[in-house]
Amino acid sequence: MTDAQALSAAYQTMLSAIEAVEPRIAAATRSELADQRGSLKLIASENYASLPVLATMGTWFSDKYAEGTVGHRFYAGCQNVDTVESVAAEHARELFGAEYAYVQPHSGIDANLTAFWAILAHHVETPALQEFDAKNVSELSESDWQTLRARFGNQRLMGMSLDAGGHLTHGFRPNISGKMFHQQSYGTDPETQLLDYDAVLAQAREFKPLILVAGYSAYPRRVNFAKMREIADEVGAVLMVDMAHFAGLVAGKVFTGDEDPIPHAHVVTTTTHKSLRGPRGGMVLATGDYAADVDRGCPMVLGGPLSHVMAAKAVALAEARTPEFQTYAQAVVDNAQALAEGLMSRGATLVTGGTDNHIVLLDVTGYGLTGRQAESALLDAGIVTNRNSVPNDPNGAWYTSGVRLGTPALTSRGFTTSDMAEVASMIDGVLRAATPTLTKDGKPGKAKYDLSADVADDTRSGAARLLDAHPLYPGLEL
Ligand code: DSN
Repeated sequence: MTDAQALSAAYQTMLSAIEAVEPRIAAATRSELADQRGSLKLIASENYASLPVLATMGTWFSDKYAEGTVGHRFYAGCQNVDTVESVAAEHARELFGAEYAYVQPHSGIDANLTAFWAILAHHVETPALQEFDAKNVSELSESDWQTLRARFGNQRLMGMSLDAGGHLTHGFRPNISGKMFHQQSYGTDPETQLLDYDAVLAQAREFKPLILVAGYSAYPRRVNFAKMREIADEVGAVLMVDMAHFAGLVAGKVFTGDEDPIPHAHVVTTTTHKSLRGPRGGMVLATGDYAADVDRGCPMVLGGPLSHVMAAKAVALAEARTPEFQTYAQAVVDNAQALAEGLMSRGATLVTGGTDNHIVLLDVTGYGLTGRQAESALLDAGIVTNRNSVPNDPNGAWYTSGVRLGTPALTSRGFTTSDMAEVASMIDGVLRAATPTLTKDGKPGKAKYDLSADVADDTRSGAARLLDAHPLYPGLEL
C-alpha cells in the first residue's frame, strides 16, 4: 500500500465510524472537503492546515481537563497536557523571539480578552492591592472592591476603527472592548487611506489611553510597530499588537525590523489558523513582565484549555519554523501583489492603491455593486470572498462597498503569481458582468443582482483548471 492509499484508507475508516453514529455529519464532512477543494478560497483569514495538524486535533487530549498552567493545574493527571503545552509554548517563543508565550486561548477574541485582563491586572489591580495593603482581591473590603471595580471600568483604549481595517475587539462600540473601556478609534488618512502616525500621536496625546492597540483585519498595508511603540511610550500607554492576520508573515520572516511587532510591543495576540496555517485557536506573546498576569487567563477569562488544539498548535508551530514556511510566507505577499496588479491593470480601485501584505481590499463601487452583491456574484462563479467595509463606507457594515481578498489559502495550494493574474482576470470579469437588480422604483438595489449563467459557468471552468493544477491534500482520495 502506498502512503497515499494508507492515508486515504485511514480517513475512510474514520468517516465510516462517524457515519455509523450520525451519517449527516459524515456527509457534511465529505461535502466540506469537496467544497474546499472545488472553489477559489480568497478569504483573507482562512487557510488550509496540514494533515498532521488536522490529525493532531482528533485525539483523546480532547477528553482531559487542564485548567491552570504547566505544573500548576486544578486537576490531577495533567502530565501529558503539560508536555503538550510546554512544547507549543517553546516553539512559539523560539519562532517569534518572544520572552513568554501563552498557547491556551481558544480564538483571537479570547486572546484579546486575555491580554486586556492581563494589562488591567498589571497596571490597575496590582498597584491598587498594594495601595489597599491587600495580597489579593479576596482580602479587599467591600468599599475597596468597589473602588477597584470603578478603576477597572474607567480605563481607556485606542485602536484602529473597523472601517479603516481594525477589528471588532479593538474598541468597536457594540463589542465588549468598546463597553469595558472608554474607547476612541483612529482612522487612516482620508486621501491616501494609509495610517498617519502623526495623527495617531496627536490623538493619543489628547486621549491618553492605557492601551494602544495596533493591528488589523482588513488593512492591506504593513504597520511600523517601532513608530507605534514611540507613540505608546510618549503617552505612557501599553502597546498591544493584534497580529492575528499576519502572524504567518512574521513567523516566515517577511515582516522584520520595524514591521515585526514582537520586539516593539508589550503584549502581542494572534490567532493560529490564518496566515500561520495552524489549528483554529489563539495565543498571547508578551514580555516577561506580563507573564504572571497572562498565565491567569484560565480560569479567570478562559474556559479549560483545548489540549488537543494546543497539541496541534505545537505541530503547526514546528512546521512554521522551517525554511519552507519562509518561502511560503514570501509567496503569500508576492501573490497578493500579483492579484492587486492584475485588478488595477483592469481599472479596479483598491483601498490604499495596492497591498504589501496578504490582503487586497477591492472597492467595488466602480462596478456599480455593493460588497454584498459582489461577494454573492463571485460565489456563484466559484470564488469565495467576504464583503468588507471600506473607509467611510457609504453602504454601512452590512451591505458594504468592498470585498476583501487574501492569498494565504491559495498560496498553500501552490498558486503562483501567474495563477493570481488569472484569478484577477476572473474576478474582474464576474464583477463587470454582474449588475444590481433594480428596485420597484427603478433604482439599483443593494442585495440582489443579475449575473448570466454563462459567465458564472465559464469562470467556474477556469477556476477548476487552476484548482486541478494545485490539488488540496494530494493523494487523499475521499
Ligand atoms: N474573522 C476574522 C477575519 O475574518 O478577519 C477576524 O475575527
